[in-house]
Amino acid sequence: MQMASEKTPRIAVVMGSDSDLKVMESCTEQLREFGLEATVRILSAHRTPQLAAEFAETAAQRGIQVIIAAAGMAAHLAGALAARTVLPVIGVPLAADAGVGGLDALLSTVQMPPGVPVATVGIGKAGAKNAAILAAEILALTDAALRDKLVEFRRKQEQAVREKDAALG
Ligand code: RP5
Repeated sequence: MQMASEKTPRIAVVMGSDSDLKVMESCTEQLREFGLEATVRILSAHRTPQLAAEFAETAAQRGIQVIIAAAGMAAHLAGALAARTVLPVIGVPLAADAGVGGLDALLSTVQMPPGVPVATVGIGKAGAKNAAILAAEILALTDAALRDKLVEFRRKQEQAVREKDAALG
C-alpha cells in the first residue's frame, strides 16, 4: 500500500545514533504506507544536547505535529525533547548492542516524571512500527483521509489473520 507522500512533513523521526537506523526503518516504512513523509534526524540527548534542544524548541514552528524519538541504553532522547516542546512525543526504546536487551532503554524512556509525558511504545521493531501507527492516529484526529487509511489498515490486518486461521483447516 504505497501512497503519495506529503511535501511538508508533520512527523519527525529522531534517533540517537546511526546504529538505530535499521530498526527505525520499520517506522518510516509504515509511515510511508500511510502516505506520510517524515523528517529523519540523528540527534543525541548526550552527544549533541544543544542540537537536540534546538530541534525540539523549533519543531512546531517548522510544521512538525508529532515527534517520534528512538534511542537505546540510557535512552533520554525522547524525554529531553519532550521537556522542550508541548508537541506529543512518542518514545521508542531500542535494544543497543551494548545494552541489556532494551529494558534499560524502556525504563529510561517510559519513567518520565509527572508533568512531562512520553508516549512509550514497545522495544525495537514492533515499537518502531507502532510508533508510526500511533503518530498517524494522532494526526488522523484532524485528517479524515488519514483516518480512512487507518481503518483500511486495520481491515487488511484482520483479514490477514482470518486467512491464516482458515488455512489451518
Ligand atoms: C544510544 O546509544 C543510541 O540511540 C544507540 O541506540 C546507542 C548506541 O549508540 P552507538 O554507540 O551505536 O552510536 O544513544
